Amino acid sequence: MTTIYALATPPGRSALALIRVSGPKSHDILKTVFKPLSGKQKNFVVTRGTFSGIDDVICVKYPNHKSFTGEKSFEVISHGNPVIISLIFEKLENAGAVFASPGEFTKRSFLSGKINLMQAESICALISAKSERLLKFALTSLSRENLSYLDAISELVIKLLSEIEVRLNFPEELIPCIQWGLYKNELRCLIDKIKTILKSHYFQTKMMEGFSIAICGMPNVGKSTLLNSISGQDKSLVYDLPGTTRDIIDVEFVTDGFSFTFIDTAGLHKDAQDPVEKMGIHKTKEKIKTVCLVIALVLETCNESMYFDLCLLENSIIEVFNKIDLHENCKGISGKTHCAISVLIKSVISIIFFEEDFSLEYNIAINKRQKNEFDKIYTGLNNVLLLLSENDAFGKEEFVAEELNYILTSLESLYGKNIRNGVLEQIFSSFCIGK
Ligand SMILES: Nc1nc2c(ncn2[C@@H]2O[C@H](COP(=O)(O)OP(=O)(O)O)[C@@H](O)[C@H]2O)c(=O)[nH]1
Ligand SMILES: [Mg+2]
Repeated sequence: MTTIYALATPPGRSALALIRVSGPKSHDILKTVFKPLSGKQKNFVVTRGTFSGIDDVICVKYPNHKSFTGEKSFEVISHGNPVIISLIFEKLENAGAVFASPGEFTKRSFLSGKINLMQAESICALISAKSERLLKFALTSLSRENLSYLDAISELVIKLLSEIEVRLNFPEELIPCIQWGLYKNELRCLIDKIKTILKSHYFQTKMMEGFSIAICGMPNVGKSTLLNSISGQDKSLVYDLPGTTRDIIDVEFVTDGFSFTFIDTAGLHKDAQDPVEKMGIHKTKEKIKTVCLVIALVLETCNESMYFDLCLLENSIIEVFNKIDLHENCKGISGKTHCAISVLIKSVISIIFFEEDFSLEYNIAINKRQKNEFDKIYTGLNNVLLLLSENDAFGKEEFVAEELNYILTSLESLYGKNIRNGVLEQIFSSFCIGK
């Protein structure tokens, strides 16, 4: 195994820089490249040292059982001058270390068993998290305790599978029938847990992608003015002439770690003649299909007939009266005078959250790959429950075993390691085969 090094902080000039070194030679390299300022080199953990008389540095030494990678390693905190850093790199190379490839420290941590594959992937999520909430998600999935439900599923699957395998492979042992009923409650709890995790993925995706809200209505009702009022910019063209907005224009609105995209659309009406306007209307209808919510902007004075098409859609729609500045005692908003715009935004957010049924219990970050595996585990566990619930589970062992094997494959993909050996161990520990 090579000894690797890399800069852990961003390159360039900064107050401080952190260099990580990991591998079997790292503690020897530490001794030869950095001299402790206090004189005699001790088996130190943290010490001030000097680097070839060029810089004062702090070195943190980790024994293998305490380090992130599970190998002997150390970190050097130097001043963040690229010249100093390249001189340190040169010395490290001369002492036998090689530049790490991307993700190699995390890979070594995984290979040494310090973290499982899900935790390794969470590190990426942690680094790329764009909001505090996403950061919390990633941190939760980094902790091994929070992933204990995976161990619970594995234990149950291995236990069930070994119970079945032993009966199928050693019929002469005359082992009593499996007590299927004992497993049902546990199965149900685990299925609920996976359901929560899958929902958490949906929640997490929504946090990353944001929620889109289309502002729709007949021409001239004030859609573009409303968008400008929400964004606080003159982004969309406002004009008295119907058919002014033809392209879809959007603005992002971020609050409480969530991103909402408000979309201005072309005015909907049936008698559009102009081919470009017709294209704008077509684009609007296509866009509406993809949004979470439609704000149907209407005027009190008009007999609106735009629900014609909108009502056929499955999206949530809220009707909002605009231009209330022109009327007295009228409930609604005014894009022009900015009246009740914040109230509108608050109700839009609460409608979306209410409909999405988000709650803080959904807080584990999983990526697309992991989601696919959780989908398979969810289906597999449900199939097993269904088979066990049938009045006569006798003779179903082979089907149950097949489902359990599928689940095991997905679990292995999540852990990034083989756990099938556990089945054999269970068989030999629970039963007196071969005596
Ligand atoms: N009085 C009043 N006029 C408005 C309001 N919102 C928009 N307008 C006017 O209505 C006309 C059409 O506005 P626009 O935003 O282009 O409508 P759109 O076709 O639905 O996008 C413009 O003259 C706006 O100044 C409002 O809240 N009050
Ligand atoms: Mg417009």
